[in-house]
Amino acid sequence: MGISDSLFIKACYGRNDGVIPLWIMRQAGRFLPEYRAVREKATFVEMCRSPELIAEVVRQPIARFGFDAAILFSDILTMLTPMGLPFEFPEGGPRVSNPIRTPEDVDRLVDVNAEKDLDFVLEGIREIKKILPDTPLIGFAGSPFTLACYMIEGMGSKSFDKPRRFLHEFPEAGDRLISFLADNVGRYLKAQIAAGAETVQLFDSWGGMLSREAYRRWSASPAQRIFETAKTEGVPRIFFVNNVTPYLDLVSDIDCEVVGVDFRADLAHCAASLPGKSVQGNLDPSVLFGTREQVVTQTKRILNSLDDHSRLIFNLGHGIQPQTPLQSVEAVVETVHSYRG
Ligand code: 1CP
Repeated sequence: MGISDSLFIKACYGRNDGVIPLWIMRQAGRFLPEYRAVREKATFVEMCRSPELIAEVVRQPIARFGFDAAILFSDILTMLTPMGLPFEFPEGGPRVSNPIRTPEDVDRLVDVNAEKDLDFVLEGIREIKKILPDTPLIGFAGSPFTLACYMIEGMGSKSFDKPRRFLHEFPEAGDRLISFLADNVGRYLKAQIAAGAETVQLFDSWGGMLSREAYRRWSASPAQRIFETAKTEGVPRIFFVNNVTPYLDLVSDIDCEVVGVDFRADLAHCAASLPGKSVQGNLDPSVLFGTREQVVTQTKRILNSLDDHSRLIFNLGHGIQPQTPLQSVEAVVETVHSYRG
């Protein structure tokens, strides 16, 4: 059975009639003791640059839980360094050393040549495919607005006031920045597909804080361009939008196969609003801190809310949190895999 017949790829194209597939956002990460053991010996940035360590931590959650898809271990910020914005990861999150402050800073950005500048990512993908030939591999990148958030704010933030202000204070430079990012992200995803990624996911983690007009201009329209560039026969494209509900009509028009739905949204409403697309989601990651019974009930509630399971990929509605109990993840896997709709 090839990758194209896997539960995950079939569900991405809305033609699954078997078990419902699942994977978990941030599945290669700090909630896993075996990840923490690797992380003790290397910094996060060192791990991201080592094809062997990349392959090892991608393998871990598949081996432990039997998830139906693997996700590349890297970070959305990895592509900032070759653009001319190096960053570090001290405790407490990312720090960009020279964030964008002025329109002139936008004009200094350098195009990324993935094969040359991010060869360790592409090599990591080839390593993963050697050890996980039968598990579909998801490549990924950050959406232009999400990347711009870190490039302008210089670090994480609850409200990203600086980037939102920048786009309105300097709308032309803002358009140039978003357009530069759309081109580079599109090419980067294409390079990941050429290296062996069988699916790509665009993480629009922070676009959900924009007004509808701003979302159309700085999230939806660049996402469309990226997906046009990355379009490849047999390679589904997933658009994860954190807070998708206000923009469902805009997202529905985007040329992609799957929409990743955040935990605030009603999955059935999203599925009904996205004809022809598959949906991926959307259990609240914090539910995993409740009892086993609550975890099972909440998982079933989502499964039961949909009539059509041929186009569902079960996932959390955002990344899994570091201290999540492993038994809760096991309970989700058992519930989803034994579900018969
Ligand atoms: O200390 C450590 O071990 C680092 C923790 C960590 C990990 C494991 C970070 C720091 N990034 C990652 C890997 C990662 N990041 C993956 C691959 C692993 C997997 O999914 O299994 C992916 C897909 C990401 C994507 C990512 N990075 C996003 C988008 C997803 C989302 O959650 O919305 C974002 C916003 C980032 C930035 C980032 N990287 C790391 C942190 C702590 C953050 C958030 C920073 C902040 O805003 O405060």
